[in-house]
This record gives sequence, structure tokens and C-alpha cells, in this order.
Amino acid sequence: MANDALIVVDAQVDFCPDGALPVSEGDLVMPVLNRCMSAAAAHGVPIYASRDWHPEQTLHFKAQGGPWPPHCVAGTPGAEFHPALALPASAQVVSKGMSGRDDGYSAMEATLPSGQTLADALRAGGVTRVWVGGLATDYCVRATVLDARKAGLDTRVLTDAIRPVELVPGDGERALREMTDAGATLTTADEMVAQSGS
Ligand code: VGL
Ligand code: ZN
Repeated sequence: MANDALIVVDAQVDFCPDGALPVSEGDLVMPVLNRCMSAAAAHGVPIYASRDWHPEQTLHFKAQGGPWPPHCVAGTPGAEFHPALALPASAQVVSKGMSGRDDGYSAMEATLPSGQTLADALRAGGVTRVWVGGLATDYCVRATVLDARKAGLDTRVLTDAIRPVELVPGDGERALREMTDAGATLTTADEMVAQSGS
């Protein structure tokens, strides 16, 4: 796991049941992500937790012509990480979707407090393999995984730690196919935990 990183995508209140843009069963990924984060933290694997962090007005929202109801507005309760997500002290938060001019789906373009992008941080850290879970399969997980593949990373999708929005039924399955077509590997939290010792 020496050159690994774990990317936890948008495990936020607004993407869970009762949130502003609810993903069916979105809350069920939290315990699975927690297992992955514990294993990562125990083995010194860097953890990056992305958050959707939008301005009040953005082309991403319906009122400005975008596809989505308002969600994850920076600083609001809906933008908080889900209360069941147990972020280890070592986890680094990266924020995305802040410009107001684009959707900002990919966590690879999210930025650390320093302004460095996750893509640059991974490169600087010599990361060659990433494990990816979170919300939602057909948007931010998909975009993150496709960007990780473009960056040449060995990319493992944690299928039991993701759930789709499915604006259109079948979007989740289609996204998984796009990810594997791009060279990503589907795996599970159990497999990640099992490999963590090696
Ligand atoms: C997301 C829709 C809108 C996501 C973010 O995190 O997948 N989906 N904004
Ligand atoms: Zn968003």
C-alpha cells in the first residue's frame, strides 16, 4: 500500500436521505467508508475527503440554468460531512465546485486549503494507486475515477461504498461500465482491507 491513497467523495448530508439532493441509501456508504478509512489510517495511507462546496449562486443550480436543486452550499448544515462518517485525524479535506461557473464534479480538481489540487497532491506524493468510494456513482465518483485514469493511476472503485443518483434509471450501471472501460477496477471494501496489510 506504499503508493496508495484513499479518496472519499462527497460523503455529505445533502446527498443522503432527507438531504437537498438525496441519493437513495446514500447514508449506507458511511460505515463502509469508515472501514476503509480505518484500514488506510492504520497503514499510513493518505486519505482525501472531498466535499461539494458551492456558492449560493452557481451555473450548477436550476435557478441559474443548471441541472440541480441547491445543495452543499458552503458553510450550510447540508454541506457538512455526514455525521456517521468517521474521518480519521489524518484525513485531508479537499473542496470543489466553488467557482460558480462549472459543475466541479471531479474530486481530482478539488483543492486543499493551500490551493493545491488533489491531482497535484497525489502526483507530489508519488501515489500510483487510488481507492475511490462515496457519492454519487454517476456524477462525482464517475468524474473522479475517469480523471484518475487520465492521470495514469491504478484506480479501484469500492462498489459497496458508492450509490448512484440515477436521474435516469440505469445511470449507475452505465457509469460503472464507463469506469471499467476506462481501465478502472471494481472492488470492495473487504478487498481493500485485506490488501492493507501488504
Ligand atoms: C454530485 C450532483 C451534483 C456528486 C454533486 O457529488 O455526485 N452530484 N453535485
Ligand atoms: Zn454539486
